[in-house]
Amino acid sequence: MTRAGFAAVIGAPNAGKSTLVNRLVGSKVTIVTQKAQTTRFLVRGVAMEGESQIVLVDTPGIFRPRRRLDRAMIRAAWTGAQDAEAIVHLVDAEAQLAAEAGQGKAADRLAAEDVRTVVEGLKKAGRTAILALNKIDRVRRDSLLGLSQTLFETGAYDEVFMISAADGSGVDDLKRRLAALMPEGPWLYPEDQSADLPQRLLAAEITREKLYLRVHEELPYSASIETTSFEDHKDGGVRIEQLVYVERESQRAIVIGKGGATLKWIGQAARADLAEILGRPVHLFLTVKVRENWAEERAIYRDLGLEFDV
Ligand SMILES: Nc1nc2c(ncn2[C@@H]2O[C@H](COP(=O)(O)OP(=O)(O)OP(=O)(O)O)[C@@H](O)[C@H]2O)c(=O)[nH]1
Ligand SMILES: [Mg+2]
Repeated sequence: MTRAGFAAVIGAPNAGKSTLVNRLVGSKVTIVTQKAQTTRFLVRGVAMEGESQIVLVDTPGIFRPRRRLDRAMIRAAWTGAQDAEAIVHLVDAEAQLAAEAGQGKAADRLAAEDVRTVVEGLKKAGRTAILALNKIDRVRRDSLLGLSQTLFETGAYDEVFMISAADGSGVDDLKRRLAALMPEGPWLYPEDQSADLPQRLLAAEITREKLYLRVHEELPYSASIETTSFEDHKDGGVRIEQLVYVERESQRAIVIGKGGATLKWIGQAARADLAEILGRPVHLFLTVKVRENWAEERAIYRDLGLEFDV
């Protein structure tokens, strides 16, 4: 008897959702950075547990939106949750504790607000979730009980797990639980497939990850990557051309860096990662372009599977 279904991981930006999905899948299927609002669209990864197949759905963070892209991301997150058999609400325990103690940074207070938004959204949708307190490697164990009780009292959850997506603690228990929650039925993906992102899009995501890792402070959510060419190379590898869209000339200068050094770093880091993921040599060519209104262009949303009219 096999089982298969979808488990969506939702939560505030930066809670560790993508880290958890990669951990559950056992390989890198979705990008991770220290910057909030990294994930922009639904990314699926496939985990096997015994005879169960869990299709994990990584979602963009849920937060107070300001622009069209924000709204589209949040819409995608809730759609991912609605369509899933199981929902994991991932909460950054460190940020939540700091906010509750009134000592948090602004980002912690915002994260706590976003947690309330998720709770309200779950109630409105008439769904309950698994509460997963994350980043427990960063907090005192004895502070977690109180935190889980306070959250549990909202009525939005039917169980709680305490985990560290980064070091893996508690993740196996969560995985077994998700496996048991999957409905009986045939597997949805071949057993050996772990990701389903088209390679062009995956390549664009990897470059965006390196870009964020390198210039996360100077570049506030203003970049987008498009793979414009993806072709077999005569050496058995692949030749990839990408455009890096930014909104202003000043941002272009930042991404390129002095003497091209920043762009070179980004390109080398992306190439190395991609070569490993694709299992063949990668020749990567990046060009930075100013495209002021890329975040208001319908085609970009369509390519990412996002709704434009939100
Ligand atoms: N210490 C610690 N850091 C973690 C843990 N899980 C994730 N992180 C870090 O938290 C940051 C955000 O991780 P992501 O997985 O990108 O978070 P996310 O929820 O997907 O964020 P968005 O896509 O922006 O919504 C990264 O720097 C991770 O390395 C954890 O269990 N412990
Ligand atoms: Mg993410």
